[in-house]
Amino acid sequence: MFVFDKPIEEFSSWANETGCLIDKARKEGLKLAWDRLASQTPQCNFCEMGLSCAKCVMGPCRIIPGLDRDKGVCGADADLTVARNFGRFVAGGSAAHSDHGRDLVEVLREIGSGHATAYQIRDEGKLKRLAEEFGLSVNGDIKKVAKDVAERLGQDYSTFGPGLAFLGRLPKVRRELWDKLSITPRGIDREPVEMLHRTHMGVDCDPVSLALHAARTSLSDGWGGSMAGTEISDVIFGTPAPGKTKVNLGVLKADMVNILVHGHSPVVSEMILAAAADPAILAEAKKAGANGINIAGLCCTGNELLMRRGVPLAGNHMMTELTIVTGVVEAIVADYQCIMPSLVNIAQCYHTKFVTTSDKGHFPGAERFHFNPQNARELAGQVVLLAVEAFKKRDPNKIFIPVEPVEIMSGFSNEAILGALGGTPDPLIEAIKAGTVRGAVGIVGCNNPKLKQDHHHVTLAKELIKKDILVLVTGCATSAMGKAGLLMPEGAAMAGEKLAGLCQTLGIPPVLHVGSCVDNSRIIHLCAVLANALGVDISALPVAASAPEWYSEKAAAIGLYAVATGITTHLGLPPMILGSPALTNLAVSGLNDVVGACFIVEGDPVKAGAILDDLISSKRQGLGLSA
Ligand code: XCC
Ligand code: SF4
Repeated sequence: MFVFDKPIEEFSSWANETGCLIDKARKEGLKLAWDRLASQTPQCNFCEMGLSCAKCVMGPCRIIPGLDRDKGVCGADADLTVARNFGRFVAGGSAAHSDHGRDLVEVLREIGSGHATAYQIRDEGKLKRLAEEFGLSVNGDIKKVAKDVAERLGQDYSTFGPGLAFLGRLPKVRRELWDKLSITPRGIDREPVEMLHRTHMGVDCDPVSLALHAARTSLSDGWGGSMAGTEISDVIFGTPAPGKTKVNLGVLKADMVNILVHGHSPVVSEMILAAAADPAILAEAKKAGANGINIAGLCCTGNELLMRRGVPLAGNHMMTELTIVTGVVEAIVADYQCIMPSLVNIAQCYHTKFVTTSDKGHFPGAERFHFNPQNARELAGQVVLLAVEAFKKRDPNKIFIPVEPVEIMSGFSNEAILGALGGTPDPLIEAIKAGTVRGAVGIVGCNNPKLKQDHHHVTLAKELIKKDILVLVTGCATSAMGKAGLLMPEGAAMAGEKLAGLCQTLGIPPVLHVGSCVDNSRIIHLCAVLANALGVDISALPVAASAPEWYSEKAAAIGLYAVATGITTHLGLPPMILGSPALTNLAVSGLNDVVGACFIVEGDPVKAGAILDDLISSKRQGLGLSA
């Protein structure tokens, strides 16, 4: 059972910007996520084990295996209860990613139809490559190609489509395995909806069948909705290329209007960025006494703008509340996912405007703007002007920016990674064979106030690069790596000799930032490219994934689609399945026999590093390479 039994210092990066701002928040009487966690503990043991159920009003039920309360009113036992809960958890995460992907597909269709004039196709080459991949014509007007590609992906969201467009990227053996297990995803919307159906009382009562459908649901995200989100974002906003920018709260500017874009989608945030460069709006900012308008990112919307535009990143999940405490944030502009409802209350204690932009994400007390692809540029101007107005109300006594920003390098799309190596996977494969890069681990995901912020991300990354294992990073792990100096070529000094040498030759960091959480689809795609080039299944590759500080349903979906794709995945905290020994065993070992990968749960990042190192050694030996 999780108990918040240590001082808050043990859970936050107390020594740096986090700690100073927590102190300031304390003095101002504000409650933060850590305080609320303390007030919530001890947390419910039944929920933590996955053994509570509130799916019908014969319940709620709490299952106590071994006692006369070992079944719910309907007769569901511990295994079934855990499986139903976990299935819905994964469905929630998959739905979130995939619904985000849908927004990009819709904007592309609007561009194709000529209705979204503020948006363009920035990467026509990629659009045409996708059209060719999907068997569509690339001749004629580019808008027609855009509409065709969007409509093809739209079919993937529906029931009667030709099958998910991106599945052709997989090695044949993986496809055949999924078909054999009946876990090939059939529709992006279909699988999470079917999960809700199956987990209604009295439908799928077999925990193993539910676990397999959870895998299928997650695959509809990874190889469906998330991949659509990534690829179409690249088409519309440009495929990322390496470049430098900055990270941490020092990216906020005391003399400028600061606007933080928060959430996950680039659709609105790209328009905010455009509006902030509008000379008429800049003139208003000057009139208000500001030296310009500064846009910075939070969480994954931040990652999207960072990858493509070099927009600095103010912080990750556990920094979001604290950004407001600096007293220099005029507006937080939020779309959806991972946006703490508490931000509205904290913003109200300052001059900060909390703005929502998505009709899916309502926050009582926020300033609501109803963005759509047609009005986006105009509304973005209004939002930026709102921030300029707020600047006039800033309280100089509340300003505190505790740190100087740290430089980082970003923009490592697969196109950029392979492009830097001559455009084919061969040099990367040669580097793996030679042991210059012994393997690769994707460190992805969130912060969680139950763990010392950023510590697990950074410690694990350092352990891995020391052993010549390249790290790819996405999501909220990014700013952790950046602050630790791991996203600069100089960070290679922390790597093993061989990896450091390669980084120096190529001028790249030992930890490559590949994007937001939907961009984990870049990692599985790259794995498929490597597996195809080597003629092996993905599970044979010396690769792994890790979510050391995860918190969200989406992270569970990512972990499960990675495992179902054949990539063993480490979690720093267990999912809520421990109440079922059968499902726990399946997750941490049984899945190896089913999909060639499984979960590893290890709370100590040094130990996790050693386990992943061993895994990579054994995969290398399996390929006939030196350990
Ligand atoms: Fe959310 Fe993507 Fe997790 Fe960060 S990493 S806390 S899911 S913002 Ni996606
Ligand atoms: Fe209880 Fe079964 Fe209803 Fe769940 S579905 S609340 S276990 S009766």
